[in-house]
Amino acid sequence: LQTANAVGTGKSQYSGTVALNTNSLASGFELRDLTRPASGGNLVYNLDHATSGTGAIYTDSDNAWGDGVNFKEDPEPTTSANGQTAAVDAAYGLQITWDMYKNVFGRNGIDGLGSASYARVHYDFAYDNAFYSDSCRCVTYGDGTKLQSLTSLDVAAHEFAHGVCSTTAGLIYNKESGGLNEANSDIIGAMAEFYARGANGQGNLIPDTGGTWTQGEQITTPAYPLKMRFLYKPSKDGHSADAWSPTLQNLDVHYSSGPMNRAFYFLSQGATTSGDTSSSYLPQGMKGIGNDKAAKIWFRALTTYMTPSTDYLGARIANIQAVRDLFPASGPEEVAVWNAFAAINVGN
Ligand code: ASN
Ligand code: ZN
Repeated sequence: LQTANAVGTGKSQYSGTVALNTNSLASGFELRDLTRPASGGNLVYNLDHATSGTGAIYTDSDNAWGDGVNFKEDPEPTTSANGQTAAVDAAYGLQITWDMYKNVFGRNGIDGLGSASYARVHYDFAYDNAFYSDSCRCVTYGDGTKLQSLTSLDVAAHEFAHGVCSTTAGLIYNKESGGLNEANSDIIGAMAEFYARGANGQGNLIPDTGGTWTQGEQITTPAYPLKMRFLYKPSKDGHSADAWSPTLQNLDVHYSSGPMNRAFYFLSQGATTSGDTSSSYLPQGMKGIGNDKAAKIWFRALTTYMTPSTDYLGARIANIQAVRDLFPASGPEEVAVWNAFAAINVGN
């Protein structure tokens, strides 16, 4: 192992041509980002359809990675441009999410200590999912079969955010706390798009351009066109709830996330902009405070005030405490937090 940062070029499937921090070896390069973690480097591994272990780290002779398309192969050669494409998206997703947490929220990596993470791509065959594992502090991506490769930026940030939740609030992955855990990941997934693709993309989330209020919109296929989640109107997925009710806790966590996703959308964008604003709970004309403020309130609520068993009522209290820490009491930001939760039938 040498430790010589180099900057390569990647042709990604979902984010165009990107700059990648890599490690210069005596001969060639490896997909190891030495610039972000405190030590060791963030790596991307090729599982080549295995379901355990780490497989092989990606290497390349000329530091030009991927070809921007990702047709499915068996085996998946570590050095082929086609097979590298998933690795480019995974490496880019790690870079962007790491940078957003650092530059927008002041958090150093998943555990806050800058400990290295890694990604694994080409997991299993025809695997239509991605997941985060605490045991390795790593994110793993399937190639998809109904879906395209799971390596889109919003999915990458979603999975990384599970790690941050796990090392902070630790929201238990069932009932209402599980829905809040999923909402945190969907919110961060959306924010990563705004961060990377908006006009600024550096130290804040201003302005609110470049991203989408859906999850997984880039990985759909003609045979499977439904986006995974709609933050602005969660019920559009056919399963998620738009508002809190006593039976919310009975839903799968990917559906009980709906009300929190929607509250965050209202907090940021208000109830008079795009999106379906029909809700019997919706205060008339509520104003949004924008992604940057909304996300900083949410991050502080999650990391400072939520606990493993926090439910929706607790999330409201946590967000009210957070907004009071960050902004003047009873200002427009606090009013927006109250309204956003009232709009999903939590408090008034
Ligand atoms: N991709 C899913 C998620 O992160 C995997 C799971 O169901 N845990 O939520
Ligand atoms: Zn998730």
